[in-house]
Amino acid sequence: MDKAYETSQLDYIKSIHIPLYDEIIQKIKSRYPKKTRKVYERELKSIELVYNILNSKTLPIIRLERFLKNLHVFYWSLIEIGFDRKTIENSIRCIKKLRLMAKRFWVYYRNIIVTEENPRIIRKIGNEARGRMLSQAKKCSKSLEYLKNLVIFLENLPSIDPYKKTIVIAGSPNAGKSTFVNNVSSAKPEIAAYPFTTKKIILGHYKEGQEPIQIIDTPGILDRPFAEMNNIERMAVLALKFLTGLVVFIVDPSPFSFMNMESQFKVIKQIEGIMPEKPLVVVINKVDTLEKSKIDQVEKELRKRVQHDIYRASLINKEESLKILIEVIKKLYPSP
Ligand SMILES: Nc1nc2c(ncn2[C@@H]2O[C@H](COP(=O)(O)OP(=O)(O)OP(=O)(O)O)[C@@H](O)[C@H]2O)c(=O)[nH]1
Ligand SMILES: [Mg+2]
Repeated sequence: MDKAYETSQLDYIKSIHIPLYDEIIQKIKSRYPKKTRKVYERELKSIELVYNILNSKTLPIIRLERFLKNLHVFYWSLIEIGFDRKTIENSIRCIKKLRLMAKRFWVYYRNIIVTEENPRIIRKIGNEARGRMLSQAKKCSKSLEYLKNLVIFLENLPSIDPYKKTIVIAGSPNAGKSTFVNNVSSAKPEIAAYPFTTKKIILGHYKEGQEPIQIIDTPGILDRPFAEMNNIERMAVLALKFLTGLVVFIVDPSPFSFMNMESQFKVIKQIEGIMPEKPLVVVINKVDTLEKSKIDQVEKELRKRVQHDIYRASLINKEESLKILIEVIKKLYPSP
């Protein structure tokens, strides 16, 4: 697959390294100037070193701040599942203050040292300068930890690009979501005959002309009544509404389905409620396992409840899956 299709706004985060306080201290220790005859040279060098390391090690936080400012609301809604926006802002503020103070201390103490002649006083001033810079840094150690965890969280998100065309696949456990995504896209999600196999969002791409379309498998996310979800799951569902595009809801009408038809209809209603502005299409899957009369009955019941387009398919069949996908894409993005 073409790697270019996998790049997203999130890729930038991989270039942002947030150090912990201890890492900064280690770096300073490893570069500390050797003892020289001239006390003043050594003291000047050492405070400059502390300043330089604090400055360069905290620079990624400035880049992170810029990155977060431009981050799409979809990512923000995921971030807010596990992180608090105010704490993020305060953490960044702490680092910015550290950068400012480190610079001030450096300039201030450097000026004193160059005008001082007494080696004992110079040593004392050097100690004071380093002490004040490092204690400022220490005040930010929790902030650095918080921001580092945020970056790790962002690095581990699937690289869904909210600016790209997106189709979200929903449906009850075992309905055939992964089978469909597997058949039509580059993602190779695990497919198994029992529910809750795949536990995280899985992203695939379908290449249509020049522009790839993102296809998202949502195991365990859009398959249950809202009331049964915990807070985290609810927020994850809400985040999905910020993705442009459409929802394909796969219905499992087979007698062994994980949810009865009534519950599946309810979940469709719930998705309509969460994302009222998103188009939705319904696919009655596994038609190979049922009599036509039974499928007709399911479709009739569905039509009573929903206004959406309804398709029938055996998504286990690759060609049928592709046919459905192409229909859906045409509906969502009609060619001019
Ligand atoms: N007979 C038949 N079986 C199907 C069809 N589509 C999927 N299946 C089977 O249904 C089972 C579940 O399919 P998955 O694609 O793993 O279902 P899922 O919705 O991803 O399930 P979870 O990830 O657990 O939510 C697998 O054994 C598939 O082979 C179909 O069209 N016909
Ligand atoms: Mg699955």
